Amino acid sequence: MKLYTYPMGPNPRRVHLFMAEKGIELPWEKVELMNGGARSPEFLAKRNPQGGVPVLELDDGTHIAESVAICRYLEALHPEPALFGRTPKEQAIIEMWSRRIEQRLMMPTGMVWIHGSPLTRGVVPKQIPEMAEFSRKVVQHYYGFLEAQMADREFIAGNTYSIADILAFTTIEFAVRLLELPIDASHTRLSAWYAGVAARPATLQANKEAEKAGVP
Ligand SMILES: N[C@@H](CCC(=O)N[C@@H](CS)C(=O)NCC(=O)O)C(=O)O
Repeated sequence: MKLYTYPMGPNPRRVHLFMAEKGIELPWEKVELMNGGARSPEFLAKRNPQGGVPVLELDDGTHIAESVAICRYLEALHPEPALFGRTPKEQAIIEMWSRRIEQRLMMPTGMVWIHGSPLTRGVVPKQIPEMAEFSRKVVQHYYGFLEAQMADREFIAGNTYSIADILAFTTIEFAVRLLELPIDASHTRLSAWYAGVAARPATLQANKEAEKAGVP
C-alpha cells in the first residue's frame, strides 16, 4: 500500500492522525498541491479522477480516495483502537457528529479558504469575498455551538476519542493556523479539547514525521 498525500493539508492530515493513533506505518509520497500536482492529467487518470489527496493505492492497483473512506478501510484492517465506534449506538453517534463536522464546519472553512485566500486565487474562476466573510461567521458560530455541546463530554462524539475528533481538530487547526479563525478565549471547553488533541502522542508523532519529510 502507498499513500499519496500532502501531510499538513487538512484532509490528508486526517489520515495521518488516524494512522498514528493505530500505529500504522505506510510508505507515502508527497503530491505538490500548489503547482496542481493533484490535478495533473496523469494524477487524474491514474490516482483520482476528481483530483485531490489523500489517495490510498492498494497492492492490487485499486485507488481509494476520500479521507474518511481511507480511514474506514484502515479501521477494517486494524480494528484497534476503534475510532469509528464499537456498538451500533456508538457508531451512529460518531457518524452523526462526523457528518455535522463535515457539513457545518469543514464546508464553510473550505469556503473561507477558497474565496478568501490569495493562495487559492487560481482555484475558482472568480473569488467571492462576501462568501469568505459570510463563511467566516458560520465557522465562528459553529465554534460556539461546539463549546455548548461539549458541556457534558470530553470528546466531540462522547467520552472516547474518535474519527469525529480527528475531523474537527484538523479542520479547526487549519482555520486557526491559515485562516485567522482562532478559538475565542471564552470557549474554554473547546480550547481545552483542542489543546488536548494537539498534545496527543499520535498527533505529535504525525507532526514529527511530516517535519522529517520536510513538510511545513
Ligand atoms: N473530500 C476529500 C477532499 C480532498 C481535498 O480537497 N484535498 C485537498 C488537500 S486538503 C487537495 O488535494 N487539494 C488540491 C486539489 O484538489 O487539487 C477528502 O476528504 O479526501
